[in-house]
Amino acid sequence: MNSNIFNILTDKSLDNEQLLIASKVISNKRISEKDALTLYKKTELGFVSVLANYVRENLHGDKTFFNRNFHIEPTNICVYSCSFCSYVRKINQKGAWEYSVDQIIEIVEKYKGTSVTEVHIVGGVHPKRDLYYYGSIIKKIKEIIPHIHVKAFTAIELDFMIKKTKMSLKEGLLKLKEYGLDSIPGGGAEIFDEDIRKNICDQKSTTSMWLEIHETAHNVGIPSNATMLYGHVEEYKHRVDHMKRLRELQDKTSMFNTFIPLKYRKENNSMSHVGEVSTIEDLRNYAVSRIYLDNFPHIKAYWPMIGKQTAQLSLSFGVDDIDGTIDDTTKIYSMAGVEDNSPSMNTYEIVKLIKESKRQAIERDTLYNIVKKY
Ligand code: V47
Ligand code: SF4
Repeated sequence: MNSNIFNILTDKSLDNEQLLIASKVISNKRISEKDALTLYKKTELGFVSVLANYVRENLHGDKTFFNRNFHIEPTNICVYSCSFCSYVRKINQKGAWEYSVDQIIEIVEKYKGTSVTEVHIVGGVHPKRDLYYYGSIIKKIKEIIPHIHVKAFTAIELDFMIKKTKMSLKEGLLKLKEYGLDSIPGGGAEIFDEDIRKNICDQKSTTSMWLEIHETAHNVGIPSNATMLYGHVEEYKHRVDHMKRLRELQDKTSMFNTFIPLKYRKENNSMSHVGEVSTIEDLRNYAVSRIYLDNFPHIKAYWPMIGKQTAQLSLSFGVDDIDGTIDDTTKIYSMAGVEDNSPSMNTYEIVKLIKESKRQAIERDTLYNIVKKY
């Protein structure tokens, strides 16, 4: 497929600016923020697809990763009220839930003896729960399935639970590591631009706090992911600014595994009037992020969020990972209006989806060690 890229250099319809970007990508040079803006604003979808695919195949060939995981959303009770959030509730409000420790244990017990390699834990910021509470849950999970990788708590949840115990960030993260925390998911990043952030989630942890938590985690040996919530009131320049800040931090630590663009979904939240962007916009966004974030090893299309078909298409736009089998329900997206109300795919379905795109399906663990080739 990479032969296509050399045809680009002789394409007479491209202007100098686009040819310069193409030649940077071909010679593995970093593109600038201005280049990224051009890719968003001016270029055809086919052009970004070829460039992103070139980067993706240089890194991973046809390998397309997935993992076997399950999700636990401990609660939807949250001290914050982000405008885009469809599932948040206050204590005692209709629709609020909180699993007890026993209920969480019950969920985990179901996976004992199976081949899941990861548990993903993300939920609301419960006013009464602190680091010791969540730490002891991690410890119990590891007692039940000792080999499982615990990827848990967004920077927003961590900020709150660590402050509640009056520990420093470093102390709190080290304590959670001692309990068994293995890595941190990418949520809570939303959009780093301070004005947009104020507009859509003014109460939650600031951009600088999100970045500081991830940097501190990296410095104590906890890897993490990064997300970007796009397709709402932000402009392209805000997406580029977001990725710039991530690229800079990754230059310092090299401990981000994956970048996960999260498409804003509009149902049942107070930003619904904004609407949703098109599939073409999703594909372009994956491609630009693959090209711009040259120091991120992986770009993930989180299929429960964008749907199975767009996830499949995204494999030609720089994406090399489609997340997990997720055979438990995940409400944060089903409540925000994804087509499939109870998203789940078994291994057979995921492998079929990848193979239909003429890619090689690779089951990975959280840290991208190969578990099985299909
Ligand atoms: O930060 C909330 C997003 C995130 C909506 O690291 C919404 O592997 C779209 O952390 N439309 C949390 N998005 C999810 C998260 C995550 C997800 C997948 C993979 C990983 C990983 C981490 O969910 C929040 C927010 O950006 N979100 N509401 C909505 N209406
Ligand atoms: Fe709370 Fe997270 Fe929803 Fe914001 S997105 S209201 S922090 S659960």
